[in-house]
Amino acid sequence: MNNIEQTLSIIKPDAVERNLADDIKDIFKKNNLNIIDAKKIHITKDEASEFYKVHQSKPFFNDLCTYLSSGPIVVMILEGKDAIKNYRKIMGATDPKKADENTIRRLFGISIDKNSVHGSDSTENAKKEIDFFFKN
Ligand code: IDP
Ligand code: MG
Repeated sequence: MNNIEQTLSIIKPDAVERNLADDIKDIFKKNNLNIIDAKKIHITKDEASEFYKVHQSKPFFNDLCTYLSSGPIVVMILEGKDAIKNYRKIMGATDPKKADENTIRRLFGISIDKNSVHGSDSTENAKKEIDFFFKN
């Protein structure tokens, strides 16, 4: 079956700052993830806290929100067959040191917090996250 899905990608401040956005977009294209909308934005810490609210009880929550709002990010809607699972696979594990070879986080991530990219983890969260950034 042709399960065409949409998922949300964020290129995080560490990767935007190192000019990696084009390299990362090339990886999306090679893996049949079409970029159907994209924008470069700089969010506030309050917006980051809203976006990451599922993690509000975690010890790293405050640092995470400070970090995501520390510089420009590129947010994108990716579309393709099994896009949510496909993108999670090419993104790699949360900790770049544990990510498989040739995944985005293994190639570009600096540390577990500066891990270069975000990707939605489920159909429900993909919809919520796309709406968060792209619904007026
Ligand atoms: P994911 O991005 O692979 O889905 P999540 O568990 O949803 O990982 O965590 C969201 C983000 O929070 C991660 O991408 C990472 O930047 C940060 N994070 C997760 N675990 C830790 C940690 O143990 N220390 C510091 N930052 C973390
Ligand atoms: Mg997550």
